[in-house]
Amino acid sequence: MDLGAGVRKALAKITGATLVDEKAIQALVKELQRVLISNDVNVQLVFELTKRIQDRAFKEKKAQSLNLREHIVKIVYDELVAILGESYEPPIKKQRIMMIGLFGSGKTTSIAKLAKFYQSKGLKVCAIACDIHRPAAIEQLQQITEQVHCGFYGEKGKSAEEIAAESRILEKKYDVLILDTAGRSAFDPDLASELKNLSSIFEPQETYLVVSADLGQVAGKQADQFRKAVGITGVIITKMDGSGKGGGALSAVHASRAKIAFITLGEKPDALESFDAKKFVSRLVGFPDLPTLLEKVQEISDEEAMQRVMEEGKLDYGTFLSQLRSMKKMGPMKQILQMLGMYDVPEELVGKSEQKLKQFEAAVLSMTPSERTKPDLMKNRSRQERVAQGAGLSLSDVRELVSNFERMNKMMKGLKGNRGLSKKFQRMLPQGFKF
Ligand SMILES: Nc1nc2c(ncn2[C@@H]2O[C@H](COP(=O)(O)OP(=O)(O)O)[C@@H](O)[C@H]2O)c(=O)[nH]1
Ligand SMILES: [Mg+2]
Repeated sequence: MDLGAGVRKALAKITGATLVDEKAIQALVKELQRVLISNDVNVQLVFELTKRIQDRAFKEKKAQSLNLREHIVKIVYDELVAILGESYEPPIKKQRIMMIGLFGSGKTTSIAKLAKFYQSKGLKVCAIACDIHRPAAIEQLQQITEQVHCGFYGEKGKSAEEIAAESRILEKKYDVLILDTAGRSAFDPDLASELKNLSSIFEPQETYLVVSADLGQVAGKQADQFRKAVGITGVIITKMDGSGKGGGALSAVHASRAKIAFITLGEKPDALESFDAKKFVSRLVGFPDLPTLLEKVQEISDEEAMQRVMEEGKLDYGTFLSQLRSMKKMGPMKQILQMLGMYDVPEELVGKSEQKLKQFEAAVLSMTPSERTKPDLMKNRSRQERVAQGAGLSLSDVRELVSNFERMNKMMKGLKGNRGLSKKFQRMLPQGFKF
């Protein structure tokens, strides 16, 4: 399972849970551990992350605008962002860039991507071929530069040092020079000294280490080696599209204290983006930003809760709340129900204002777990009084909630027994709802 699907599945342990309690958090944390470890995220990192989630889930004061579910989703989001890194703003200016990395990591193809990126910012780019060990490498770079229409400089028969030195004159004509270098099958002192030498000739402002996402945790070790031996200003993690270990590579590089500059997500020249952990995690969990995420989280849990109610024909206060929210989203529920011949749906339920929903929510959140799952308990007056006090509501508000609940519950039971009506109703519900 890829990281995104795994994280979404883990989050469902909270969004789909009737009760957000210690047990639900435990389930979330377990699933998250499983998916992160299978994405090759370092075990110790995973344990630290999940411990922080557990600690924060109940101890940290939640923002007023968030309910407990959202609070926890936000914590997971925050903690994932924290282990994956920060955001990188590539300098958009005249500069020399040197690409380093092992064989097949994606140096040459990343040059085309960077060229396209800087050209789109209005800068003129020239690629310089200093990978002279493999005869085909110069040609490969030349072909790629033709595709993206940027400049190219390189000459067979010359040494890498010569080419690097000569290339400096191209600064008169181009804004961004990107130097391709030779790799090795593994890091060794010989490679380090060759790169240091080239670096002292070319004097790059940016030295990007290119590593492949399929290295997983090993990417961190590589970043560390190159950082210490040659010096790097950032890391480009390639092949994020094809690897189940992208999370491992990102977190390990971040933990090695190197900066993640870009990621690449495909072979085409436009499959490059500057790294932004927040954006990355948002996309991972399937939503473009946190507010939408939280909204979406609510919807999913409401739908799932509603579906359970439909299947079981039985409400409790947890599902009741989800149901109210779902109904609101389905639009003019009253009309739908009236078309079905159901005129006796409590008016105040159907047209519930946001305010009323908030009150109901506060009341339900003030109930004990057993009150939520055994709604009969809430017919007891002293319980109603306690809940009213806990939620900052009047007794009559709570009594209204209880009576609406009882009517709704009856209606659900009626629907369950009436197959014709159920079918009709089913057709009008959004996809995924079942009776
Ligand atoms: N799917 C995918 N393939 C990539 C990506 N980046 C590079 N590659 C492929 O990885 C292989 C090695 O890339 P290359 O740039 O030649 O590596 P170099 O030896 O470091 O110069 C090539 O087949 C590329 O097409 C990526 O982001 N996604
Ligand atoms: Mg190459």
